[in-house]
Amino acid sequence: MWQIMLAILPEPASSFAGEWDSVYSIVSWITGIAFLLVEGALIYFIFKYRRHKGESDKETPFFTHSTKMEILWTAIPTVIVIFIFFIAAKNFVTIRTIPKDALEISVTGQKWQWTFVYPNGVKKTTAHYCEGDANLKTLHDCEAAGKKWSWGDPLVVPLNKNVRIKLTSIDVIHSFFIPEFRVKQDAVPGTYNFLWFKPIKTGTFRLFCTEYCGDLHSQMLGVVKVVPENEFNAWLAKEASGASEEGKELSVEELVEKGKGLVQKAGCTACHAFVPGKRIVGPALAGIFGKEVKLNNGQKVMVDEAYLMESIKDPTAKIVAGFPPAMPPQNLSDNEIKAIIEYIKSLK
Ligand code: HEC
Ligand SMILES: [Cu+2]
Repeated sequence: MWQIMLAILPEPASSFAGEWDSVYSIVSWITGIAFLLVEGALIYFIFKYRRHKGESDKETPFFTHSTKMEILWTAIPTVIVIFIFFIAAKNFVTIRTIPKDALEISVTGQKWQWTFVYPNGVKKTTAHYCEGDANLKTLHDCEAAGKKWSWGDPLVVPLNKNVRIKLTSIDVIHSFFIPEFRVKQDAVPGTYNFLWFKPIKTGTFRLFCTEYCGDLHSQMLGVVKVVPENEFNAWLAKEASGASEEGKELSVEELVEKGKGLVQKAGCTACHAFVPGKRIVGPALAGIFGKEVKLNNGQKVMVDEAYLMESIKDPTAKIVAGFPPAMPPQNLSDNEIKAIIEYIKSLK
């Protein structure tokens, strides 16, 4: 019966989720009962002491002090609050004590995606784009056009294993939230925060950013995928062998293809059009290669590989005239930037 209070919560899917839910449930019942008592007494007294028909005004009796009452209404809430403190503190200690054997995954937030790096270097990122048509900016438009919307790579974690998340951000404050695991923590630029969990159910869950971080905050979502441990290890090993392919020489066509996928996945298309002349937040990136671009300090520079590399790695180094310095730092490897540069070069 006391479970009624839990009906609005998503299914508990981490080892400590159930304990948190009991605290939540107990506190809800205590406050619920107190609410009924106080409001019940209020309504009862309104009727009991109302002015009856035909009665004339009566002066309200004057009360000052009742030691008995004061002791009661101080002692009872104090005991209740101390009780709540202990049950909550017990869980707080659990959630703040990261097990030593935990698998560490580095998570970086940035406008508007999450990057996950596993201990063996495998790197995955969330995204939000319409596969096959960068012009369709919302899930709704994309699905209406019969295309598939992508949330990028899931955060894959092993079942029944302790996972430690090392959290930071490269631009503004984001917040890492997986409701089913009952974990939430800010990702703050310039420092690291930690959280841990042990998934107890396989399946897919939602990862949210819960700190308003700009325009596309609502799309800063990801998928958390819990798989059995052997499946996880096999996946990680397979991805690691794929990751070493990262370094292998790609042909120009392959690089262009990779760059084309990356500008969607990395979120560049939110601010840049890849057709000539179209301004979004930033300048169009098609047809700029080999031409001169005017900077806000009056200088002119030639758009070559070095300029593009610098513009992507260190966006505030040179600001294009007529544009705000609004480009966030990017979390991309040199190989990835090279692919994007080849793609930009290919756009005439
Ligand atoms: C939040 C919006 C935003 C995002 C996301 C963004 N940019 Fe930019 N970008 C800008 C703005 C604004 C400028 C112009 C000001 C400046 O030069 O920094 C710019 C400038 C540039 C330039 C120089 C353009 C020129 O005409 O000289 C390049 C190259 C570039 N961005 C590439 C990228 C790539 C690649 C990505 C994705 C990895 C990206 N940007 C993501 C806003 C953004
Ligand atoms: Cu965010």
